Amino acid sequence: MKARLAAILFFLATGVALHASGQGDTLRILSIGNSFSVDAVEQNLHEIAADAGKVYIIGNMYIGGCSLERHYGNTLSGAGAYSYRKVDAEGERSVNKNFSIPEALADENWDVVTFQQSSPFSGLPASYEPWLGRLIAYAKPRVPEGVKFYFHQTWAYSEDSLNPAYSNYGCDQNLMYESIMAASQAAVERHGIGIIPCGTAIQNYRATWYRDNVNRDGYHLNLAGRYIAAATWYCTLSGQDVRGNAYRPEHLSIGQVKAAQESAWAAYQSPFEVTDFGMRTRDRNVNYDLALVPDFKLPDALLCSSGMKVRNSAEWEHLRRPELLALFEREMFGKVPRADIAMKSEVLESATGVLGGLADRKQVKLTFSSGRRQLEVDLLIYSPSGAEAPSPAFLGINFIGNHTVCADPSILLTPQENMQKRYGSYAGIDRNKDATRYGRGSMNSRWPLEMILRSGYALVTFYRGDIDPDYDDGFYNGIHPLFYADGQTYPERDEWGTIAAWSWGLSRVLDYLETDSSVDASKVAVVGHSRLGKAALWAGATDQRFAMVVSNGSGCGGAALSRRAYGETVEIINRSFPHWFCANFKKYGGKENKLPFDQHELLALIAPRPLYVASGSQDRWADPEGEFLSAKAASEVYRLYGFKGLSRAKMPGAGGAVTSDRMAYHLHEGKHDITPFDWERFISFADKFLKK
Ligand code: GTR
Repeated sequence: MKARLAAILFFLATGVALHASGQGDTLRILSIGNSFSVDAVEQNLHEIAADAGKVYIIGNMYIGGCSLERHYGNTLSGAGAYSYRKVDAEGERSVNKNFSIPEALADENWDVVTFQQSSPFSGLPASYEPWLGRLIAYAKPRVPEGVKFYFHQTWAYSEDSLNPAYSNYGCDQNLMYESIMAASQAAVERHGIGIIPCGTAIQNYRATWYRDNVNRDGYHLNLAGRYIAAATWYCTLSGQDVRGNAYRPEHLSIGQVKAAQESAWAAYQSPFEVTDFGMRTRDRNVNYDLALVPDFKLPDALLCSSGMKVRNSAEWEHLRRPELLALFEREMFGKVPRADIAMKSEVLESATGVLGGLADRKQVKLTFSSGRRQLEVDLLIYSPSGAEAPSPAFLGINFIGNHTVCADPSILLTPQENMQKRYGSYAGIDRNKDATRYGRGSMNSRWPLEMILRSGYALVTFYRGDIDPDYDDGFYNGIHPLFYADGQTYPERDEWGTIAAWSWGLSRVLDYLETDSSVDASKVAVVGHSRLGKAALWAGATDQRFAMVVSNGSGCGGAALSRRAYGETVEIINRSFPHWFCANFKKYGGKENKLPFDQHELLALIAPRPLYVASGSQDRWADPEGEFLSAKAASEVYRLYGFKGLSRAKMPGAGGAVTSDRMAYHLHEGKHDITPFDWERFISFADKFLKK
């Protein structure tokens, strides 16, 4: 409230009206900007205004990365250096190349003219002047009297942005945000102009349960980010509350739009500070009380949609299994679209007798190409040195890069120029390649290589971001664009999210392994921890060539039953990771009972192949008991094949395990992690099947 009052007083003191008044219901807006104004004004703004009965005519003068200084230089020279991009009264878009600032100022009877600093300098006040002052002074006599000038406050980069300019702010999002606030507030006070507080709106949204999911490449905005920015422009220019505006861009959920509108409106009230409007991450309702687990009935894995009950493995395979698989595809993980994708492999490096003579190493680049685009994935393979026959293998995706799996200095690093595309904000980036936190071998406790190799297994791994970066980039950087049909820019509601993309990658690696003599591709166990455990399960379900499947701490969307709604829920996971599942899955948030399946049926799709589900005793977020009960319920399908599975097992205590013919479960003592304790058990279970 105090901040709001301060904002109002500020506007009164500087004589700036709280909003721009246009001509009737039409407002003519000229932005002199760069790619950040492309993000803010070219989509959504016209449509938001239209929903409120207003007509916004928008001109955007664009030069990539253009600074205030350069804009001013262009006013003087009159250089036709801009791409002038216009949204007309009907919402039609056009682009005019080689446009100059004098031409743009004269193009319409503008009501509003905006300026902005290029993002690297946006928090460096000394870079603003004298240019901003000179730009305003230049424009004033060339536009109708009464034009409102605004400064478009841009946003801080994503937490782990790899934009080199991020180092101007110590690679610290908060510092960048605070710097932009100080610089933009001083600028608008100096000139008595208005502020369009997109930087604050974006930061408000980042503080909700949608978190840092607003960028597509670490600095430009993704679909959600663009909508937030446009909503902020709308609030500022109209002075109207955007909350409840009915225009919803394609691919954004109702929840995202609501949080975006709240973020924009709060920023309009308090342009220079983050507001808590009650959608904080910590507000989410997480149940850890067994007594509050809702009553539910699990769907019957054996009951076909026709009402027929499956009686044997043949009926399961021909009737029920395909139907279930299609349901999981359509409603949860998303289908992989049909497309002509070629895969090429190239051995980049190989050596024998490495790791003290224990292993042979091979690093292989897989290149996927469609007509238009290419994507590269770097595989790291260690196989037992001197093995007489191709080795059975564990195949798993790694979180942070191949170089983190083992301290072996010969592991190739992800090429620097691809890093931004490949790393998600969760990853924490290894900016200096060998930096300590995510440096070489930093994840070796998760990959006990020596144990794996000495037990006679190869380890095959690749980095998750090589297939698809783990953040909501609008499916812009990873494998998805290779599959787009002509004109498509986003997966359909039933098309794959990131987890299905990772699983697809696991299958392609298996294709490659079929051609590699160091590994026996018919004896590959696919393994994964946490989100990558979800991917391992889906890979095991969709690709029956995987001889064994291991999920560790896969939790919600993995092995854990959704209907228990214990720990992470469908609603929470879809908010925090909007890119993981297909759009159809979003409708089940808080409505688990409406799901046409539950996760025990995902596990059942792996039958009769050996399946290992593991949890951590302190990992309540992943609901260990829900994982166990799910495995137990899946046993019904194993029984069709004559295996008892875990049908009679009891949930073990911390440190305990239950193993039967084709299924195993254990509960390691401790937190959400994959440890040598887990691997020891996976290996001894695998020995029964993959060593024959
Ligand atoms: C958590 C997420 C979980 C789990 C985990 C991980 O933040 O809520 O579903 O997958 O990340 O992958 O470590």
